Amino acid sequence: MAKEKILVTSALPYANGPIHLGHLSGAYLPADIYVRYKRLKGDDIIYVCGSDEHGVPITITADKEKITPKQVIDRFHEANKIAFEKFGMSFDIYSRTSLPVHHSTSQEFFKCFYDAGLLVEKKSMQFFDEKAKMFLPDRYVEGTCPRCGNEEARSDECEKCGSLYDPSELKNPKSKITGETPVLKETSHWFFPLGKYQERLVKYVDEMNEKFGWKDNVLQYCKGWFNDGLKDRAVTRDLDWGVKVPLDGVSNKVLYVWFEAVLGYISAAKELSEKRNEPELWKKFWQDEKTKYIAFIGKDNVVFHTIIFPAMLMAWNDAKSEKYVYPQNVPANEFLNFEGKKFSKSRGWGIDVTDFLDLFPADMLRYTLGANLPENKDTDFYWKEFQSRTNGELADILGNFVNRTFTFAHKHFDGKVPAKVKSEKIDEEMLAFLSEAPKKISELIENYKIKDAIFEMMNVARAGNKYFNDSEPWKSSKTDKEKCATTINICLNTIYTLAEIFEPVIPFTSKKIFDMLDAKPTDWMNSGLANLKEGHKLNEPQILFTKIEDAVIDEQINKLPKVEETPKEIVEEISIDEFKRVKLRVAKILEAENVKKSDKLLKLQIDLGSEKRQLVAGIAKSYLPEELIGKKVLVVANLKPAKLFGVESQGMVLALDTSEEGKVKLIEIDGSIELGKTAK
Ligand code: B3M
Ligand code: ZN
Repeated sequence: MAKEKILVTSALPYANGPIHLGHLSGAYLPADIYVRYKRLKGDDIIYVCGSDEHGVPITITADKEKITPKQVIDRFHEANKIAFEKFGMSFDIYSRTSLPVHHSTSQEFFKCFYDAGLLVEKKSMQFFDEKAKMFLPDRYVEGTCPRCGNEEARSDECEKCGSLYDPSELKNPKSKITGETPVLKETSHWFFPLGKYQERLVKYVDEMNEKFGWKDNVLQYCKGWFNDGLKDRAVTRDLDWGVKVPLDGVSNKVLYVWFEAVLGYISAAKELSEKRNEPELWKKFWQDEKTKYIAFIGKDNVVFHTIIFPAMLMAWNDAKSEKYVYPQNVPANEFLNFEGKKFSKSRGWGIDVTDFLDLFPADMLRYTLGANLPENKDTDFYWKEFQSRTNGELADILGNFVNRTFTFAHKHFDGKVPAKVKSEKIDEEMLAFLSEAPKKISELIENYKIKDAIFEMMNVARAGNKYFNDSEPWKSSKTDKEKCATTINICLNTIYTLAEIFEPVIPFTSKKIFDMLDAKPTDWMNSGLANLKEGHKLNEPQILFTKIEDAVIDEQINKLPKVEETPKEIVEEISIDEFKRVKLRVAKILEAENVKKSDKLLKLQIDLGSEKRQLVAGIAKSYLPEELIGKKVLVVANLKPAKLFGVESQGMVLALDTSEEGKVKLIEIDGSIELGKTAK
């Protein structure tokens, strides 16, 4: 199979806090599994990432802690780098955007666009905090999203519904620094003409999807933005922390963090080139159309990777002769929640990666997160699930199979791979299954179905256990030594396959197993062929997984904050115009009878003055039909007709809940009010 040249990136995490399990599930673990698999296939690949060290979150943290932004990024860059290493992330480089190479790369892009006459300087209205005497960039402002009503929306972007809008549209804006209501004040910024690229971007997304099959969630996000119409985007900000705008006479503005952060993928590759002393390396990947570029991200970053970054690359490629490649796929994941709720550092909900890895080996976490990746919908991390996957799958299925086979080989075959001399149907079937497994799993990983791939990996261990049981080597060792040898040969070769195909998910364990086998991985696709030959000497077995006791898990669960917040009753506000659409009219009940087969419903004939109608009301437990005749009530007159128990209802009668379960009280109208009158 032809070897591919592949460039993989994972979103650059902000260096303003520790990474948590949700980050790992979104953009890191899936990428690492993909990359490790590709390396085993023998592809030419680089995997780059690093800290995103600019942007307002970092300055907010610095302000809060009364330290400098540099102190913040140094702390979290180091901490996150170490956490990633402990977790087994195999980045070729973990760079940082505060490096000079990144500043110059970003400035070069800005200058390229500026010189090409693409950037338009525009005056715009920005939120200004009069108390703090500063312009407030996006994240310093919080308000209500004009599209979905999310009360934690930023000045020009809502994380909840993914909309981008003009700051003037944000409702109830508040400054995050002083809590004051900011005012809109004029400033000037350079704008990138994103709208100009819409047609090309639509084509690009279509083409990539057609060729490489993009995920539905990603396509849906793109469609949303295209439908709204792409608008010019400001690429500078009034801040001192960041990459300076490289224009004479401009000293107090920096490049918008998203403009430069995506370019961090390029500067990270440049740093890698430098480290490896291969000056052309980054170009070999970034500037060769044969490169397959895959960008792993979480769902909140889609627009930047499928629209803004590609548009920037188009603008560069139009102007220069060295042309960059575009993301070929952007397999964004949804979010991981923690025990049914969003991770929240401030509420103590969740766990840092470092704390987790102080307690449990990385492979246990990698396996559980991998088996439950939020590929198509949000998923949850549960401590109990972590325990049951570790004990019931890693230890009882994989660990047990390896252990029983090794113990047997040492006891009966002197710690050597015995000869496969007597192949029966059961053996041939197992060998055929093994040779197919790497291909099957490969296809899933190629399509970013990593969760399914992991399930198939464990199925190989399941098949191994079944084969061991069905072959009964403990019997054949006494009655048919050749059959027994064949069984153990195939079991050991199954372990070899497992060590290799599981490497991307549980690399530490895979290494242990290879050490036990005294073997090395081979080309992925061949890892299911009986690679261990007769007479090959094995090392002593080691314990792969220690089961997790209930008490250990309970301790973690008990650490979580107990106090259930009483959910504030969420009353969604509606406008007066929306309310006016509801027509509330006075009606008189003319007839009432029970609806057949229902003990809750009554069928009512009512008079609205200008017309008569039939309604079905859930009031049978509260009123006898005969009590109702002649009562004047309030009715929603413009409700879409519906059928209840096969009876048509043309409206709804209004009633109030009472303290008695299931009982309601009709809102009765004074007898003097005319029928058909409207309530306002
Ligand atoms: N730092 C945002 C985030 O962590 C951002 C990603 C940058 S990718 C170039 O969600
Ligand atoms: Zn919204």
